[in-house]
Amino acid sequence: MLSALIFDVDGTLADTESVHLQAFNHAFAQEGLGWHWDLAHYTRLLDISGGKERMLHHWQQVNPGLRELHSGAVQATIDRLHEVKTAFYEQAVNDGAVQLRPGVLALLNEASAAGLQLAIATTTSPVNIAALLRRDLGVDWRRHFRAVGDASNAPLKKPHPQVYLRVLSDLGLAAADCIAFEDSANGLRAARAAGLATVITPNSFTAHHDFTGALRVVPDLSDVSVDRLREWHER
Ligand code: XBP
Ligand code: MG
Repeated sequence: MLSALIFDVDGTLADTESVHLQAFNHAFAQEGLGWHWDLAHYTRLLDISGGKERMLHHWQQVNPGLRELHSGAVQATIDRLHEVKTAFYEQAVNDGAVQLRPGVLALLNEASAAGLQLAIATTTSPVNIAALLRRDLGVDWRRHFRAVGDASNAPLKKPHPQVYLRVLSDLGLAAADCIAFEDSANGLRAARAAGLATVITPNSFTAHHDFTGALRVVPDLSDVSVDRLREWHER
């Protein structure tokens, strides 16, 4: 029986990646690195989940011969860049740069009222989740979610299923009793590898992805009610 809904964050709860992109470019400029990611390059880089992993991948691309790629100096630079980036992103979200996607808040409220558990499974940083959700759910946003898996407690990033397996364990539920919500091929692969039926809501960064294996692909969650989810889930 459907007991819980598990939501990805970036691209699913909200269309955040254009603000993440601004934040990365701000960090590169502030640190004096001659890097600048344009939309097309960032869309490709999104195949790498996790901001730190994405920057390290880019570094490898632009400096193939860089031997000390996993040295302390490189990791320290990546960590510093990510701190600057996350601070910029958090401020932008606090300033209202991002809104929840259509239908998200209504479904969260309807699911809670129907007694379903809610959870989050994301590769982004905890700071980013709080900044996004406290705007629409208040400072006590966390009480609406039975479990939150993120970069701090599930370091292996999607398409690895670690974050979904952790959330299922924290919920104490079987994958068969839950539905996941994702926006990307990596996210779909992670959720499916954890045995989860997955509803996809693509966005401009992921519309070209292969969503084979999804329970449904819908433009957004506007017309997705708890009853409709139950119907899809039972079939
Ligand atoms: C999307 C990601 C994240 C964000 C950037 O996460 O892969 O890396 O792009 O955020 P989701 P960080 O699983 O929610 O789609 O810089 O904090 O990683
Ligand atoms: Mg996503």
